Amino acid sequence: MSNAIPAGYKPQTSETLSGYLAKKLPPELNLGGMPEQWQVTEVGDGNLNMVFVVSGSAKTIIVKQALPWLRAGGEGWPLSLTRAGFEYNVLCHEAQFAGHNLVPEVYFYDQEMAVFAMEYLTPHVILRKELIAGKKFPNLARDVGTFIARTLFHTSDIGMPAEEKKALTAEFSLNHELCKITEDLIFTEPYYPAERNDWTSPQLDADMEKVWHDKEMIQVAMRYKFKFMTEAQALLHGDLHSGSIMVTESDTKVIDPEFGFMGPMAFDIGNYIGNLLLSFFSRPGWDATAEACEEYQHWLIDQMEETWAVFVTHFRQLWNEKTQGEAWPSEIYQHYLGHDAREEAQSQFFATLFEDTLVNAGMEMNRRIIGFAGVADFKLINDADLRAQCERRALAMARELIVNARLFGSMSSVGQFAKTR
Ligand code: SR1
Ligand code: MG
Repeated sequence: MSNAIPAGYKPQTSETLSGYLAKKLPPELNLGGMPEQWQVTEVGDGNLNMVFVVSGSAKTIIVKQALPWLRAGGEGWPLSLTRAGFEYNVLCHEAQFAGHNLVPEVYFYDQEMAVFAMEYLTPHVILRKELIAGKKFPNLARDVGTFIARTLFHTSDIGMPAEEKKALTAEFSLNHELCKITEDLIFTEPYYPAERNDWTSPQLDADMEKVWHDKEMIQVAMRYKFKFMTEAQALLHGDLHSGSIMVTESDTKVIDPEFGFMGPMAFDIGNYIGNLLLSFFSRPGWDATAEACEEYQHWLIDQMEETWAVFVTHFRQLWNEKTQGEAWPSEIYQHYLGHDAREEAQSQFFATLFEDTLVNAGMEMNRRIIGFAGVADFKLINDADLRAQCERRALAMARELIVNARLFGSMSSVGQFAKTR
């Protein structure tokens, strides 16, 4: 994919989109009625792209278009249009491995216009909004645990033949511009007084100085930056936070994988766990009583434990039954060393992954409090003193996860520790 802006590219608006779609929509995608009558509304509230809801008399779809710059940064932050193609391709791969129960359907991709269309999810709501509202979802941990197990397993050297896996690595190495955003915003800028950082000031000014002089934490953070840049373990979603998940009472869909690339599995899992912990520490800003706060925090800790447990069980089962990869080869483990040796190898694998997950969770927490891209869980707490108190506890937790990840033996011990912050 070339980085140049194609000659026919034009940023679409609510006024122009119907005319464009009338010529481009595949014939089987019949929205119903005349294009002039379609309702088009721009609904994007993310940092990167334009998102339109397009409704005809028969069907509603979502149309996403990449701009030649980052939406949240404006024209001064250029970004190539190829991200629309990467997002479309990741959605296709994810659907292949995790199914349309967990991933929305995509309809078409137009490289020239950096546009793709996908299923309109209704009555789904962004998980982060629902967490802020204190809602609970009985299937969430099962669904997210299953999604990460399937997508990570099937695109790894355990689940996928080496040749295919290397082809995926080559394909997504071209998504380097979005990787660079992550490298800068998560792994670099929070650890020095970077211009784009944005924390609750002046309340947390002294806390920031402590972070920037915390050699012990920064050395680990930089080691994990290197791991992020070099460990092509599996096809990651690349931005698996609670703003990239849509939910109803019983359904879960994972959206927005434009940051997808072949990277360390612990990054996706840590991102999600880190966002549950951000929600945990934000609760005093949202709950009316200490009891309500404690009760919801308890649910969030259960979510962390259950998501990890579902992930491990599902990934292990796939490893035992569906391995097509060449790491831990079947010739050795099935025929010679046997079941116990495979279990031992798996236990070592999950222990390393768990430690790396906790460090990545801590990195995600730090960057959402210190860096450019904050989260609504904290940002929307109006009382800045209360917000800063919540954030300070979260920073203490993040430091512990980064510096002492190996001391936590289980997700429940992480939960216990969070309760003492
Ligand atoms: C500049 S983009 C900022 C953040 O928004 C996305 O959702 C990713 O999380 C990225 O780091
Ligand atoms: Mg996003």
